[in-house]
Amino acid sequence: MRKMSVDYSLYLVTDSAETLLRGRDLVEVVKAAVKGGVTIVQFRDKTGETGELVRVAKALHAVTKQYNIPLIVNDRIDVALAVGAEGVHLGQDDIDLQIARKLLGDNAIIGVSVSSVDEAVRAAKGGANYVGIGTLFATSTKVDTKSVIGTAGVKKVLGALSAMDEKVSAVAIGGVNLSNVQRVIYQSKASFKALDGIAVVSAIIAAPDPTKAAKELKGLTRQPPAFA
Ligand code: TZP
Ligand code: MG
Repeated sequence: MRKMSVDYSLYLVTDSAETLLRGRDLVEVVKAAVKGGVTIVQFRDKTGETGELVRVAKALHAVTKQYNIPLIVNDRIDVALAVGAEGVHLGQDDIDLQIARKLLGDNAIIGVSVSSVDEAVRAAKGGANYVGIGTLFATSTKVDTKSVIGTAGVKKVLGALSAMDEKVSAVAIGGVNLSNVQRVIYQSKASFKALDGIAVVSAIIAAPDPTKAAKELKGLTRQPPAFA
């Protein structure tokens, strides 16, 4: 895997559900989103057959490479390796971080889902490149989330990470959309560490115009909140 500097500011996580895609092709939706300014893409598909996952991942990678942004594969190290993706995203019950690092190498971007200070500290100490903090707000995109932690929970995690020597980036996920993104960034901010980005599924994947949605979300992440 080649080393890549990473901009986490607008992190798109995909979902292959027809209802979110509105009958559209995932690769086309991602292409549109990337055009609108998504800075990193995670291919997340919990149900597809391996051959199909590799096929889609390869198509997505062709898109992300064109824009020089990283493709991260959720759960599946084999799929990431098969297409030469830039990294993987691991949940708390997935393969051990050290094993993943050994398999993927030092240049790989490895992210870990965390919902508490303990999990975040462990991920940082274990050499994760970034943590996905959540679930921020309850969301119908992922109903099996074990904990909804709100901006107060995200802030706690950021505070703990800021006190560590390990450099780890952080994004928040769960229910982020155009109407709350500025508030999320503002309210999550700990004294010495702010979020490096926000991760969204439906706010872009289910948007009628994914390019426009990405453009607007990105604009809002870069401008001071109106209410501050
Ligand atoms: N992990 C925690 S919440 C979530 C994942 C993958 C889904 C977020 O979806 P949405 O549509 O951005 O709320
Ligand atoms: Mg997982």
